[in-house]
Amino acid sequence: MITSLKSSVAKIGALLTLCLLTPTYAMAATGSANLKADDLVGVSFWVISMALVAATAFFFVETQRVKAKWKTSLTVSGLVTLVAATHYFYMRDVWVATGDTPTVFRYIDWLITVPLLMVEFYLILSAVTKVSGGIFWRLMIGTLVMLIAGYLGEAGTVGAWPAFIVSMAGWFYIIYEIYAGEASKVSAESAPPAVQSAFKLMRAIVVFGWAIYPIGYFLGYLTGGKPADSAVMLNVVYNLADVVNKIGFGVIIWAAAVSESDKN
Ligand SMILES: *C/C=C(C)/C=C/C=C(C)/C=C/C1=C(C)CCCC1(C)C
Repeated sequence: MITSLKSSVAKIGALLTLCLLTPTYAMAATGSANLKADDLVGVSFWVISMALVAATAFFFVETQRVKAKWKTSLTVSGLVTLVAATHYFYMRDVWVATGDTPTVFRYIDWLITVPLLMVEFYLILSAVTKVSGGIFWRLMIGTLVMLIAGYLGEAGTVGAWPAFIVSMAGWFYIIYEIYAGEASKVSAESAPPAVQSAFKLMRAIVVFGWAIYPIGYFLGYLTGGKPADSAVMLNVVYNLADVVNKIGFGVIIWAAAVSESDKN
């Protein structure tokens, strides 16, 4: 009874999400009537918007399949893709209408979604053991330094190189925490195998998947290429990175949650 009630609630939630997204999508679509087939960047914005919408519905519905302590992690994965999908509609419009890089939308999106992704490390560990708030705060500080410096560099407020270096330092601080800091110790010492392997995959994404962004920044701002070519490179690279780091990251958590919930 309770379970079927819960599953109806989840389905209604997923439907509501789609209803909320649809008008945004329709508005974006009218603005994009002139999306050209040879506009690689515009098409990549479009395809990824749809993948993000689908992933959102999937993560929300799947919360019903896993044990209670995993539901928050899956919900957060769905929020990440929901927030990103909405930003992608707007980013695509900016790109199609002007050919400009939608830097402000991109960074508002990152400022919301990257902290949510960092919270996931904290959540999957606290689903299985006691964890200190310090882990959460250190990951947040690293994130803010990385993103604020990156934004100032892309907006041209400070030099592209100094901003790059400070932002890289923020990223390395995050990597330190999850490979050698308290978070990594808690995972190695107290987490069951499925959670440990999810933790390891997630931190590998933070190194390899996230490395795509500084590469995009480098190609976009630091090679001295023609502005139009650099803008294409920058946006295609950032868009591909988001597929790995938002949808892929969520799928890893989903797999750990399902395997932990199905056993016993
Ligand atoms: C969903 C969005 C995600 C996971 C975005 C992550 C963004 C980064 C890891 C950005 C990193 C950057 C550097 C490490 C240096 C150059 C500037 C940035 C902001 C592109």
